[in-house]
Amino acid sequence: MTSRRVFLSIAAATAMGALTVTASAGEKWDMALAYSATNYHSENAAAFAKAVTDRTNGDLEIVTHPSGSLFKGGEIFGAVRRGLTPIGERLISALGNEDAMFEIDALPFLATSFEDAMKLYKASKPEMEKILDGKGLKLLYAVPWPPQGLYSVKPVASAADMKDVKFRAYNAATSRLAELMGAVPTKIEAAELSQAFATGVAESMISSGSTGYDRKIWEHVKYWYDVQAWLPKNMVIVNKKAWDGLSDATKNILLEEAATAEKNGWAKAEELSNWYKEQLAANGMVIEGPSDGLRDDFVAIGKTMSTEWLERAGASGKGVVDAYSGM
Ligand code: PCA
Repeated sequence: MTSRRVFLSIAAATAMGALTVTASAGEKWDMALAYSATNYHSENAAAFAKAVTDRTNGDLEIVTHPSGSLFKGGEIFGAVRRGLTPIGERLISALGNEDAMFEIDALPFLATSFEDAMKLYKASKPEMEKILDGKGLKLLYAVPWPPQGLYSVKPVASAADMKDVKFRAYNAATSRLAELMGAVPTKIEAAELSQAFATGVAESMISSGSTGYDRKIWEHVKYWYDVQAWLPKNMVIVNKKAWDGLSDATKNILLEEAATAEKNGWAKAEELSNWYKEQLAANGMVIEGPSDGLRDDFVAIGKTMSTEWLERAGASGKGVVDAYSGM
């Protein structure tokens, strides 16, 4: 080999080495998700992760971990806040211990359609972002679940039928609702639901058709009452220190893809809402509107819960409700 060729091959090797270093110098973010891989929230997050990875040419690779496989639903918020993982998705209304404001998302009958849920999102977003900022977090996007209805092993004609029934709750609001009906609440994450119903730990819950479908709830539960009580949202949050370490170009890509994920997620939730109900019915469940008695009971319970919430959430809570009402 002539010295010139040796030089060229060293130069080529160095260039290749440099390329390898550049590609592997990209950052990897593990994204913690609580719900099944096939749920539209998780699929939407996976599409978001892929778009960011592709558009940054791997400078920022986001890898999703659905079904609570990285952190369980109840751990995700704390894990992202403490920087144990830079990004994750959490059900907003389950964060009442962090701040009462987050529970606005599960107040019965405040927002019962996709349109109103969007208004409530817009009205509450500035306050939510302020609270998250104070905890070292940044909101990337939020996507709703379809309207919440009542699942039950036995038929339910009024709240009286819920007395002493074992009720699966997914946040403090659903626990409180159960108590007000005389039921016995137990907090269980969606990932552990099938087990809970199979073993009789749970006989009832409030949730969307989406979660019932994901968990093949018809194997254990016969009735779903389409109460349309509220539409809670999941939000995707990022640790601010991790965020601050990104280049401006990467931040912009993340923001653009977050906006796309938000838009697609809302559209998908609405598109699937009826489809889920059809699937529950096709699998043998009885899908009905609530009886007048059950609806009246829910409305009364909702009033109590709203009053209690306003006491806890104070002036900022009232401010958001007023802003929402004026929209
Ligand atoms: N599914 C989630 C929260 C709201 C919903 O529709 C769950 O049941 O855990």
